[in-house]
Amino acid sequence: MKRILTIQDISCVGKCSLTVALPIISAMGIETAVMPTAVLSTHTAFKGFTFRDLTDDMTQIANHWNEQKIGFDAIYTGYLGSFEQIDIVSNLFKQFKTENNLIIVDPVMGDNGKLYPGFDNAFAKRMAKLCENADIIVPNLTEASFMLGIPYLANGYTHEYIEDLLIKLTNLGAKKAVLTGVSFKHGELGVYGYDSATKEFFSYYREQLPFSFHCTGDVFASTLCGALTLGNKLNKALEIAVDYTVQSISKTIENTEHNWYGVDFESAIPYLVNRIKG
Ligand code: PXL
Repeated sequence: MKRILTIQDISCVGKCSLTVALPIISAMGIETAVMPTAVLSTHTAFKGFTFRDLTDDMTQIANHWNEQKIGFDAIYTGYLGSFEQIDIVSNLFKQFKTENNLIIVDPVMGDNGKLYPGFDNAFAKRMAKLCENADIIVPNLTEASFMLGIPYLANGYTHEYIEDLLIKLTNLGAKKAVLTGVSFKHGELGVYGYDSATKEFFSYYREQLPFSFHCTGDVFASTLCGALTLGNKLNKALEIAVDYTVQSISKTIENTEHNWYGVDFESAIPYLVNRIKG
């Protein structure tokens, strides 16, 4: 069985980060190892969340894995809470990188042109540095703009603009970059990717649903990581990850009693399990 290590926080309530990555990757038939970076009572869109930093445990956990000769087919990082954590994760990449495994960095920092509470431009620059060692990075347009230090454009951009952003993102050092939340046509939303080795671009769009929810980026990145680890090529893995995210949003909208803070990805798990068989 393949084994993915995912490094991000536990937001106890909120349906993001580890509480999304663990069930999704497990449902894909992949062993999921976790390194929790912090424990929050909820994700940061709630008011008054608690935050316990786990930075001090991270190196010890990694060293123990090393002693036990535990390896990973992929390492997927999401929300990281401090500069120090980024540096620890960067060392961990060096410790656990092999010729065949995959490093996926989701530089979770913000959305809709704004950084999440607690982050600033300096943090975005340090996150950009972490992307150096990644095989694939999956920022949204906000995160890409902050990492590159350029103004955020919500819409009205051209294909050339997006392709230039992707080239600049791979110039940070990552082999492949995927921008999420890209739209050229009213009512359509999708992803645009670039492989710097083959100089190929990929894109995939679906209908834009009339609501937007928190944490859909974590659903997308977890699924993409799983699909790639199962051996799918990037374009196929992107389609699976986008389709499952859309399915999760549709299920959330269907549920008239849905929560405001995350999507009902759980109701779409049968779809995902079926989809990865095909
Ligand atoms: O979904 C991204 C995410 C992860 N972790 C925490 C967050 C968020 C988004 O708000 O607050 C703690």
